[in-house]
Amino acid sequence: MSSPSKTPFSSLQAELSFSKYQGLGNDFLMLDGRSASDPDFVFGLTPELVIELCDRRFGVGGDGVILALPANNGGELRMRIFNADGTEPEMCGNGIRCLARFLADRDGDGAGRTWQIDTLAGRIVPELLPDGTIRVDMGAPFLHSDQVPTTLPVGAAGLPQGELDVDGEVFAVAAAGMGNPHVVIPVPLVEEIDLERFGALLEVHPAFPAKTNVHFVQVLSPDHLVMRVWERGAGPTLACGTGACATLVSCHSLGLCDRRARLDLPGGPLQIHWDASSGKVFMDGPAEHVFDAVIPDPRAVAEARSQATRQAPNLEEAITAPVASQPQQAPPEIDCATVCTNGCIRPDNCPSAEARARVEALLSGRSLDDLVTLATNTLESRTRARFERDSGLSG
Ligand code: ZDP
Repeated sequence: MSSPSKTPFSSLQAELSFSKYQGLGNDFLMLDGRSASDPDFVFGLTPELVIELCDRRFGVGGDGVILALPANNGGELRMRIFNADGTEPEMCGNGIRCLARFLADRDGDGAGRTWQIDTLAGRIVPELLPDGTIRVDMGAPFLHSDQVPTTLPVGAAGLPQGELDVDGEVFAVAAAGMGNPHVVIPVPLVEEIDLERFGALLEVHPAFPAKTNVHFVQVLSPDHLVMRVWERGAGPTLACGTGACATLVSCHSLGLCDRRARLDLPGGPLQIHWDASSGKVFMDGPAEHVFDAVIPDPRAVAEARSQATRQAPNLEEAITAPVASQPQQAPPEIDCATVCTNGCIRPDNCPSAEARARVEALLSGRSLDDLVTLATNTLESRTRARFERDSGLSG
């Protein structure tokens, strides 16, 4: 966690413009680097900087940072995503819906627009629907153990399956890949699961050498499931698009639901369809703009801060030295109330000299009793004036 006293995002190399988007409460900082000449341009982001940006108290706050970049594999553009912990996953379902909305908002695209997007999980194709939501062709799921990757063997349901011992508790699980790894655990009541405990333990279970996203799911009916999500590298989130796809694929393979179902996540519902003829998974859901922002170059902020510090109390030399060596220049503005608490630092050229002379004349010409009476009368007359004004207003 970053310290509140240092310049925020101090490792940033330049001003950073971003937009915040969210899909079902899964939220991201979106950066547009499509015009970069270097396809590996990352805006100077480092894992540490991503962690700082995603910090909800000391930073902006987000489940991840998403970059739109020049295509690197024959697509129209490339997406990179970084989790809140600074790691880079292959794909992000909610994130790519947010990316589509972001691109449409920036470029003024309308319904029917599709984008061919290169990701570490291959080509993903979102489409803007007439109602403003986004349908994403997520490609076919990975159902072989080494593709997920997991050490669990493929079982009777045609995908990796098995029992995992977690802290003495045994869970019957299935696993599927959507480019990124997912473990899916059907349970009678999702609400009763200690997600903080089992999510954290399953994320790093040795059966998943690249770690895993964790989903507990309850089947309400063959076309309606409810799930809770523990995201690899982000912890409990309100939604997970790739996770909803992996959950539908797993539950359908296990005979628990249809090929098309509504999946309720804490942040809202997604419609998932595992198309029988193409083998691809389609995800429909919302993505919304939250705000645009600019983080100024921290070096400029630090410079401005140090200039302000040069005018702080007791730094007399910083103020008087340039005045002495360059007498032709106007002396820098100073705030006597803060700078001169230990006495006037520029008695020969004090900007408040006139005001101080008037106060001194007032003080020397009156007794203490006089002054107390003067202050009391002033207070009384102001109170009376306020009273008259307020009663005038209400009357
Ligand atoms: O695989 C991972 O490490 C995930 N944390 C990436 C993000 C997945 C996400 N929740 C999604 O919607 O697919 C954003």
